[in-house]
Amino acid sequence: MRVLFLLAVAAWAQKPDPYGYVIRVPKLERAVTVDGHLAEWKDYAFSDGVWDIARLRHSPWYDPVINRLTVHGDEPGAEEDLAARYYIAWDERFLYLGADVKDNANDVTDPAHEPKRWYYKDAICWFIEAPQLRTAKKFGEGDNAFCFVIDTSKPAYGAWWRHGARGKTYLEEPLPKDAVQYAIRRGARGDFVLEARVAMAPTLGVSSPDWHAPRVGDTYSLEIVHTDPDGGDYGGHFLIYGRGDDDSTWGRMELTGPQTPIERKPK
Ligand SMILES: [Ca+2]
Ligand SMILES: [Ca+2]
Ligand SMILES: [Ca+2]
Repeated sequence: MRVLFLLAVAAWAQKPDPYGYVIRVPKLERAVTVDGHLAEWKDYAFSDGVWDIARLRHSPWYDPVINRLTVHGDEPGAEEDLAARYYIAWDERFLYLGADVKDNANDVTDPAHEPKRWYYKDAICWFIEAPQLRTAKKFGEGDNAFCFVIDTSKPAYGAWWRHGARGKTYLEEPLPKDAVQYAIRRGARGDFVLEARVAMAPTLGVSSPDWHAPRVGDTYSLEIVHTDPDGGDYGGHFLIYGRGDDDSTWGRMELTGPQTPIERKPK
């Protein structure tokens, strides 16, 4: 009985990886220029390839109610609606976030606009719990969302920070100006590249007193939320590595040492 109890405590003591899909995020040892071009660092960052609705349908966290795309008229197939590669890396001070996106329409007009309503606009949001805590929470202590609205005019709400803190949930505010740098480079139709750098101490460090400067082996939790209204109301919505605001559904993210790029063999 006592052994069973101890086993139960051990299982509780570490929030399990909900999908057995560990995201190993490499440390970057290269200088990044935040200019909307990812070439200098993307091969040294975590990326697991292209995400579209067909791939999402076969992921363990897929739920058709929350992972969906919408049609607003004469539109091409679902694979043209939204597809993206996401990149993430870290160093002593910063998280580096990138996305290379194919989207059929850019839409950042929200008839009921509020600064915190990034999710009614084209936006990409990295949900990060740091450090990974034992208990399930919805934007409580240690939970952060770094959200970027794909609006090249870069309004005050364009880089948003939803987060928790000790005893507080769902704090909503712009990312502090000196904590973030980001660039959006628009392509044809709604295509774009997003490149961002977020300082960890003034964000993750504010959200959790247990956060410390990052080290290889630290464990965080991660979900990517990519919203795509394309002229509709709430519209399309990709959730990657998670199932919503409950951080016990977010994937396990480990900080690792540097990664070497994939080498192609000479012919
Ligand atoms: Ca760059
Ligand atoms: Ca779209
Ligand atoms: Ca869009």
